[in-house]
Amino acid sequence: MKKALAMILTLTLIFCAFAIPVNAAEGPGIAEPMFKDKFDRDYPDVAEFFETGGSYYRELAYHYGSNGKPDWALVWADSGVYAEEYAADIMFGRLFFRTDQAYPFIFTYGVYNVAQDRFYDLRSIRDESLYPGMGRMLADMNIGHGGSFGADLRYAKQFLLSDDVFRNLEWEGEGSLIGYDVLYYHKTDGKTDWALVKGQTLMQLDWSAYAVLGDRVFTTDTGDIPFEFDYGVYDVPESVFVPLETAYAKGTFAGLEEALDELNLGSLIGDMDGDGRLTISDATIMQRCFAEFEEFRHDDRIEGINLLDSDSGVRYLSDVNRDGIRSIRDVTQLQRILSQFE
Ligand SMILES: [Ca+2]
Ligand SMILES: [Ca+2]
Repeated sequence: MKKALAMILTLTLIFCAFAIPVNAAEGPGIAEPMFKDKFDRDYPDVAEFFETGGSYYRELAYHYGSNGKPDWALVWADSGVYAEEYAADIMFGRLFFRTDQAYPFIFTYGVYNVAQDRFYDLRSIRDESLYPGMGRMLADMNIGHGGSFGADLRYAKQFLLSDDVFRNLEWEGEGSLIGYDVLYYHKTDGKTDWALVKGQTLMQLDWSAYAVLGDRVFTTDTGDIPFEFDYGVYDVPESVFVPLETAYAKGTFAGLEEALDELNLGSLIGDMDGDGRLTISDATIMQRCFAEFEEFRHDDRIEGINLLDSDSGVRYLSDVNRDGIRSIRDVTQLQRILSQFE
């Protein structure tokens, strides 16, 4: 359903793109693509995916140089290849883009640079000085979103972090960033002093690790760069990114644990049904598991290297009393915790 909606949205945007006049008064019309052959050579598998003749490539607008010929073109392509594991956001000027497409352009839109005879995805052409007028063109064509975010997002997002910060993250990560989200802003005296971010690259390490942060367990089996658990904290006064587990261990980011709870990141110890809260339902499930009427959730046993020494005894999500084993005592401890809530 999500993909279908995304497709409808994309088609709507494309329709809008055609409906709105753009700076293409001279030269071939947008119905006659100039660079499609080059595109097919560069991305032959996109054509194969749509071998039934579906529309997968459009040249939306041309930018003309002083010689009257196009020096670059804004293009759109849909490969049908989606990345299930991430949705990425960027700001281009004041425009916001969100996508789960993976190929050939992460944000569906790309640019063909005539002089270089090369396609770039929109994310990699963020320097508008190279493509003067690009921001205006996108805005005129109603591509992207003018800074208002969908009401379906659980957490309001703001892009207080500048593009420079974004680039820093990319460099520090030593890999091309495929996803970037600001999940949470923490304010002190009305000013943002840190932000919780999610950043993922294609660079991965082959390992399994976990960390217990307060009442929550974070696990990974990829060791994503730049952040082992995908999450990091941006320290505003220091202008640095800190991996989440390091930020937690430092203990200097006030409200971090509360933010993790609010966002329900990682897995809450004792939360057998995974709803992010401890309730009587969790105690019931745990009892049924010990009575062998039910099996513990597949990730109950925590695998991998402990990245922090904190609570190193915890090896099960069901280990509520944190003695390193799972037993009926954990049910008792959970019931004790629940009785405190009442
Ligand atoms: Ca629960
Ligand atoms: Ca236990």
